[in-house]
Amino acid sequence: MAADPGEFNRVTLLECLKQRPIITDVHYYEEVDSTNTMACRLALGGAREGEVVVADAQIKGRGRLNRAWQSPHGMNLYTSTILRPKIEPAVAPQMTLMAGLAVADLFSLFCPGSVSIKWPNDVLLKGRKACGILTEMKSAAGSLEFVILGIGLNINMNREDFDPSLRETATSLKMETGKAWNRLDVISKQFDLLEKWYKIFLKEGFSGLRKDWMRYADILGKRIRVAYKDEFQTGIVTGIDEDGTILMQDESGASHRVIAGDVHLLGR
Ligand code: BT5
Repeated sequence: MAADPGEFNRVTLLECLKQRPIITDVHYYEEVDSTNTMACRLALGGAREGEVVVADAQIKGRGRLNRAWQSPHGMNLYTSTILRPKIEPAVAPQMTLMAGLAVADLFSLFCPGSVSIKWPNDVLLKGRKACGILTEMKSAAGSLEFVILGIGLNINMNREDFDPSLRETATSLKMETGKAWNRLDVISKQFDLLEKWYKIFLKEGFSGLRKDWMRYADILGKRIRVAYKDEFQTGIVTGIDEDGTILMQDESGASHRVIAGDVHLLGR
């Protein structure tokens, strides 16, 4: 693959993404507040399943709980896909796990053996974060209207491009492989894999991906600490349920289901 030649625009993106059935239109911005925010606006205005927002930079890239996602110009991929699956709203968060598996497979094409998933929404290269996923949804009267699947991939960032506070925990494809990658090549493979796993998810739910997802998420039997807002829980992971929930046993032997939060590995 060639290094990123910088011809990243709507024309080149349409050219490389148009053959993918999952994509029905591409909205490209050189700079946007957040691709998720923009996709949400479009979806509220009636955008169809498969319309994708792609930006070269985000000024207010967002993580969960309104945390910031560092989104500089000219080096990464920031995409938000509008999806309108016929599923229950309660099932939509599992799409984060589906997207994580697609990204883990994507990164494995470049860095085989170095990829892991940190439940629920991080994909790591050699233990450092190179991807974050933000799934947002709108439902009304108990039915799901749309899901915005936001994916941030660090492709060609160098260590010094990261905010100093992230330099020990974040990485990029370039940092792990020693070379720059063409973002058009990466994004076309990203959507090949997203399409593959989305189709399986629609047919079988998370249980259809669980085995493959588990290959990347080495947390069974591990001691973890889960932080959710101001609450913490510690325990041993006893399983991942058919719906993607972490099953955990605390020191008193009580079982817990973890449906949201930040997970920190504490070792066995
Ligand atoms: C996430 O949140 O990891 C979800 C990030 C989703 C970003 C995509 S980009 C396209 C779409 N449009 C958006 O506005 N968002 C989505 P969370 O698990 O809360 O992690 C956020 C934390 O990751 C921050 O508090 C930092 O510690 C760290 N972080 C920020 N920017 C990073 C980067 N570029 N690479 C690695 N880590 C980063």
